[in-house]
Amino acid sequence: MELTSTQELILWLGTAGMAIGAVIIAAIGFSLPNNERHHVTASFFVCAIAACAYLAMATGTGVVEVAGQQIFYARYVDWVVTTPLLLLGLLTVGLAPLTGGGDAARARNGLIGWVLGADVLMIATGLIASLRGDNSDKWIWYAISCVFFLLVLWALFSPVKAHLDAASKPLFTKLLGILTVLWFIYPILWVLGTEGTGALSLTGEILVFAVIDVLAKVAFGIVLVTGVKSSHKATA
Ligand code: RET
Repeated sequence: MELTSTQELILWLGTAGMAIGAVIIAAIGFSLPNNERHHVTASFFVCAIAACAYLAMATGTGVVEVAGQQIFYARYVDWVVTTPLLLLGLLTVGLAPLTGGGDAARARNGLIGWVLGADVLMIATGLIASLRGDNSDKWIWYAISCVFFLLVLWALFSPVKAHLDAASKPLFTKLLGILTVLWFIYPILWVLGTEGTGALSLTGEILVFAVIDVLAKVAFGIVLVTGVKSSHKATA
C-alpha cells in the first residue's frame, strides 16, 4: 500500500526519535558503574527494537489491508517484545535483590512470569482483534486484551509492590505512575483508530501512536536510567 508523504515523515521521525533515544540511554548507561549497568540493558533494547519497527513501517512494510483499513501489524511485533522488556526494566529496578535463593527466589520469578505472561497475552489478543476487520468478535478479543492489561496493572500495584526494595520504592512509584498513564492511552487510541471505530484518520492515529510510543519508551527509559544513576550517587 502507499503511505502519504505526511504519514511517511511521521514514521521517519519516529525512527529517529527511537534511535536517538537508544543512543542517549546507552550513553547514560556507560556513565554508570559496571555493577549498575544491568538496569540499562532492557531500556536500550526497547528503543533499538522500536527504531527497527518504525523503520520497517516508514519503508512500507509491516502493514496489511483488512476490510479496507491499513493495519500496522509491525506495531504488535514491536510491542510483544518491547512491553515485556519495559516491564522487566521496571521490575529490575523495583524488586529487592535476591539473596539466598530458595522459596523467595521462586516467588519472585513466579511474579515476573505472571506480569510478562499477562502482558504477552494482552498484545497477542490485541493483534487478533486488530486483524478481525468488520467481524463483531473483534470486540471480544479487545475485551480479552483489556482483561490481561488490568491483570498486568493489578500485579504491579499489588503483589509486586509488596516485594519492593525500600531504596528503590520512590523511583518504582514514579515509573509506575508514568507507565500507567501512558499505557491507558493505547486501548483508547485503538478504539478511536482504524482498528476500532475509525473516528480518527490513519494519519492522526500514526501521529498519536508515534508520540506516546516515544514517551513510553524513550522518556520512560531516560527517567529509569537517570533515576538509577542518582540513587547510585546517593548511596555511594
Ligand atoms: C491494545 C488493544 C487491545 C486492548 C489493549 C491494548 C493495549 C496495548 C498496550 C500497549 C502498550 C504499548 C507500549 C508501547 C511502547 O512503545 C493492544 C492497544 C489493552 C497497553 C507501552
